[in-house]
Amino acid sequence: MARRIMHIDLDAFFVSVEQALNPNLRGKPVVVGGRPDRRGVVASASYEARAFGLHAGMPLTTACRLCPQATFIEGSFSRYRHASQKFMAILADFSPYLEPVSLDEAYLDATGFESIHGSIHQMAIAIKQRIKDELALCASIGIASSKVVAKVASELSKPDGLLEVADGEERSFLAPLPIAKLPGIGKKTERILNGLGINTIGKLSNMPLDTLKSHFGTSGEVLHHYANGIDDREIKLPGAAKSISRETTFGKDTKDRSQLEATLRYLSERVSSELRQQGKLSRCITLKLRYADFRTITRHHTLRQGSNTDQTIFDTGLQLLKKALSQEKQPVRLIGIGVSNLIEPGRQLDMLDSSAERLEHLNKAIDRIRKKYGFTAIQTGRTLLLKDIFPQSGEGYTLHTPSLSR
Ligand code: DCP
Ligand code: CA
Repeated sequence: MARRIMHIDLDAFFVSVEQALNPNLRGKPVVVGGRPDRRGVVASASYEARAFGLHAGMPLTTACRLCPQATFIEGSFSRYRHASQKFMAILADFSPYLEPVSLDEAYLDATGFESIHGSIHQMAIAIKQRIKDELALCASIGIASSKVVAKVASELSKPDGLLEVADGEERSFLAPLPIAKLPGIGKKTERILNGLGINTIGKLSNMPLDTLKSHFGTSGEVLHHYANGIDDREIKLPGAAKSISRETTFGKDTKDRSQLEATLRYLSERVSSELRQQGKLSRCITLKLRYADFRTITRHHTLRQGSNTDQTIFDTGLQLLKKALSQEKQPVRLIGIGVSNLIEPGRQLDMLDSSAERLEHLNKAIDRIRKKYGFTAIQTGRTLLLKDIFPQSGEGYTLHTPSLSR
């Protein structure tokens, strides 16, 4: 199943906050940035002012010449910060997978949320409505399978817009747009590409990768992917900058369930052991799979209570794996498991639950023995299978420890 990423961006943010506080300014050309007789530039222009050609970055003197009837406001950053906090709090009510990008802009992973709202489209309508009701602001929302396409969609839908790009339609959606609409293409890149006769994203997507790389180095590869609607960047959770993950690439792509499960068990044990060493509990478990065709998916599950046991992390990962495998028939190239949303144990552990207590003791004992005799001194039933698959521990696959691949 493709991801459903939302990009939410408030329209004419600074100006709209002023208009929300002072209804006399609504529906009129308004500029935030300072007095027109002073040096300085437009920070934000209302859409009514944009009709006169005003835009962010324009010198205030020019803005005043083009639209003398506009109301010019100095602005107050504390008002915008306050509005921003309320905006993010509304979004956080809809999904914990929220990445604020700037004061008025955020990505939200809505994958799987259709069951709650009827559809992701309905969810976006509900978000827009709450922002309107509670903040008197307009948000534009783009929905797509990746961050880059969602961002282009929200931008294109402005103002007060909502645009969903169906899975599979990414390339045809982007193709007719001018290259400047693609995130990552600044003035300089645009000039170079125009010089090469490339003016639409469609043309850019058809450019040979080597040509792009020769002009832009490694950024050429990113441009190539973005132009083709490919972007597997994850939502970065700010509170969960600390995460632990382990992943492994198979020597040969596999569909073998026992191999996948045994590897997952091994990786889960490494992750939970690390978690216990750090004295933390995790509330979010993430499974990562890369298929033979390099498509990469991640699936999360949020636990009601934090945990650091092998069993919980593996069981959660296994549920996610079973679901993912039932939806996708491709062989798997890489599997990974990660934990995030790390918390201090505090009163979290339900010590009255004797089975939880027993598991905790068992895990601590395992850690002590492993510390003394090495990690492979104790292997649980499932990881033993790995011995048959990889005769010598570590052989035939690579282990590395990135933070949850974001
Ligand atoms: N901003 C700024 N200086 C800039 C760009 C932006 O101070 N060079 C501030 C003012 C904007 C806010 O950040 O209101 C958000 O920036 P956006 O680029 O999202 O612009 P707007 O929200 O004003 O307009 P849009 O409706 O196009 O999103
Ligand atoms: Ca904005």
